[in-house]
Amino acid sequence: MESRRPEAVGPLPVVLTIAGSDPSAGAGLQADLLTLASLGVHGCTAVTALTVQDSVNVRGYTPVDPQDTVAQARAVLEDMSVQVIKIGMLGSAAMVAAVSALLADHSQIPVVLDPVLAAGGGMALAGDGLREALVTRLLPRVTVMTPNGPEALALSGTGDLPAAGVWLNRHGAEWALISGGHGEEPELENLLFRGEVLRRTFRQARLPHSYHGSGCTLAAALAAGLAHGLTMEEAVARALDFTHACLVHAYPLGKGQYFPDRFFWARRHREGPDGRR
Ligand code: PXL
Repeated sequence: MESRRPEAVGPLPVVLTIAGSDPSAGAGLQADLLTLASLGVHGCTAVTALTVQDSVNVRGYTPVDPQDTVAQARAVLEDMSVQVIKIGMLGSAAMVAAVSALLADHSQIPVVLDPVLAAGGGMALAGDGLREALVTRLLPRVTVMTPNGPEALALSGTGDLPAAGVWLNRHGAEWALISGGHGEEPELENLLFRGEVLRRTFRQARLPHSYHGSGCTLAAALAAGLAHGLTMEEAVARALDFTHACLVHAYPLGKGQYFPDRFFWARRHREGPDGRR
């Protein structure tokens, strides 16, 4: 069969993700790259930590020297036009300080912050003072943050999610999307706040399993939408839909959580390059 040359396309938008590495490739920067690639974005990475983990839990992690992380980020930022910076696991107050100094030199680039405090299995991914540093040094620079319910409550110290969303806006996050999924209710609610007001509630059906890297997928998909030029509300709606579809098609690989399939759309009706379906 004659192979057709692809249509000429412009360069892909670029998202820089500053995140930890997950050897199981369910969460962290591996999740970000898969999500960004699936959504037509070129992902670049600055690594904050080397985690040791599987589908069940994190066994430990080694922080990267913040100067090395920031040097990676600067190399990318000096070379390419980066549309969005996405931040995941930072791990320590020292890393927050280094990243916030970096962001100050690139104040025109929107920032998506997934405030990672713990792994899905419960192990802390946060050193002493991380919460305080995130709130005081990073929130004022954040375009949109994507805590899950427990993270929103832990960061804000408030007793309920509506109060947490207002608090996050008040402390500098322009938009705050608090994702549902950590309760028991059959329909989960994702709450989008701006200007200390609950702007929209996005409802989704609860899915049956526990998933590895769903939060990373959501934040990376949101960064991709913004990099493509969508409005915030449109980018949030599409990121939630995309994440839900990845989870509907998630597969078990190890002994624990399911892995979201960020390329669900590529497998439905096409043959892969090796002829397999
Ligand atoms: O899902 C949160 C998360 C983010 N980043 C890294 C992780 C995890 C959870 O395990 O390991 C590197």
